Amino acid sequence: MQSDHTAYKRIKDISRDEFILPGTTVCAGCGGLEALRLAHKVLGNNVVFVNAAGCFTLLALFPYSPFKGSWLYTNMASAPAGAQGIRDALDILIEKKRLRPEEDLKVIVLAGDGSTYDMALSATSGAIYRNLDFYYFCYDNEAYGNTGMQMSSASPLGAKTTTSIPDEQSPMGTKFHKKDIFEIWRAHKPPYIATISPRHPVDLSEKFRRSMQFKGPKLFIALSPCPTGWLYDPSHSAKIARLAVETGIWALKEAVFGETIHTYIPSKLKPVEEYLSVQGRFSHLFVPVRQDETIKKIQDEINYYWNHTEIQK
Ligand SMILES: Cc1ncc(C[n+]2csc(CCOP(=O)(O)OP(=O)(O)O)c2C)c(N)n1
Ligand code: SF4
Repeated sequence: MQSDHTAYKRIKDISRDEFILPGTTVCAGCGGLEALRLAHKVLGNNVVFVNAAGCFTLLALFPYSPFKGSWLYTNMASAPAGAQGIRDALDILIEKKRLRPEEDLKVIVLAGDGSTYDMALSATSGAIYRNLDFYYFCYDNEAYGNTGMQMSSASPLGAKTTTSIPDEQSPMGTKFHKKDIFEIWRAHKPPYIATISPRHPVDLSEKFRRSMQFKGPKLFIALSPCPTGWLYDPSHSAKIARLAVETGIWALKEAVFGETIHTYIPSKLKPVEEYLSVQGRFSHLFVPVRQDETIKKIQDEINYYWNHTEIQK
C-alpha cells in the first residue's frame, strides 16, 4: 500500500504498514536498518533497491528477501551505474507502453559509507551530473562494517577501527577528519540532499515526503548507530542516535538545489563527551589515560560548525 500522508507532524502520522519483513540477518540494534524501515514507509512499495556490497547485502540472501519490492545487488563502486541501467530500462518500457506509468518504480541506491564516501564517489558524481532520477540512501556506520570495521573516510576523528587501532604512535585512533559528503553532493546542486537519524522519525519521514516532488538525484545520509562496530549494547542505539543530534555532532539538515536549512537546532548543545563516552570505539580517549586534547579537538570542530555555519531553519 502506498503511503497517503501529505505531511508528517507527529509520530502518529507515520504509517503502521511494514515494508521490510522481520527476521533479517543484520545485527540486533542496527540503526541503519531502522532508518531504512522508516524511509520505506514513506517511499511505499513501488521501489527497486540497488544495493552496493556491504552489511545490507545480507538483508537479501537468495532466494529470500525481507523486501516486498525488488532488489538488485551490485559491487561497491557500481550501484549508481546499476541505478542508471534500471532507470533507463523503466523509461524505455514506459515509452513503449509496455509499463503503465503508475507501475513505475522509484530507483533507490542502498549503500554504506565505504561505497558512498570512497569507492562509488566518482560513479555517483557522474550520475548526479547526468541528473539521474534516483534516491541514494547511505546508511553511515562510519566504517567498512561488513568486512570487519575497517576505517573509511566517514570514520570520525578519534574513533578506533580495526585499521586505526590506538597505539603509542597514534593514541587517538583515527587521525583523519570525516569527509563532508553532504557538501560534496551539495556542490553538484542536486534537487535534494538531507541528513537523517532513526531517532528523529518525523523529521526523517517529512524529508522523504518532501524529496518525492523532485525529479533527479536525491541523497539521504542516515546516521547509523552500529552496536557491532561502535561497541555498545544493542539496546543503546536509540540513546546514541539521540546524543549524536543533541551534542551537535550529527546536524539534521537538508539542501534544496544547494540551499541549506537546518531542520532541528538543539537549544543548547550537550558536551560531545556524553556521546563519546558511551561507545567502546572511543573508550581509549578516556582510559587508561584521558586524552583531553583529542576530546577538545572533537568538541572544537562541533563548536566551529554551529558558530560559523549560517544556521537557517
Ligand atoms: C571493490 C570491492 N572491494 C572490496 C569488497 C569487499 N567488501 C564487501 S562489503 C565491504 C565493506 C563495505 O563497507 P560499507 O560500504 O561502509 O558498508 P557496510 O559494510 O558498513 O555496510 C567490502 C570491503 C567488495 N565487495 N568490492
Ligand atoms: S555491523 Fe553495524 S551496520 Fe552492519 S548490520 Fe551490524 S549493526 Fe548494522
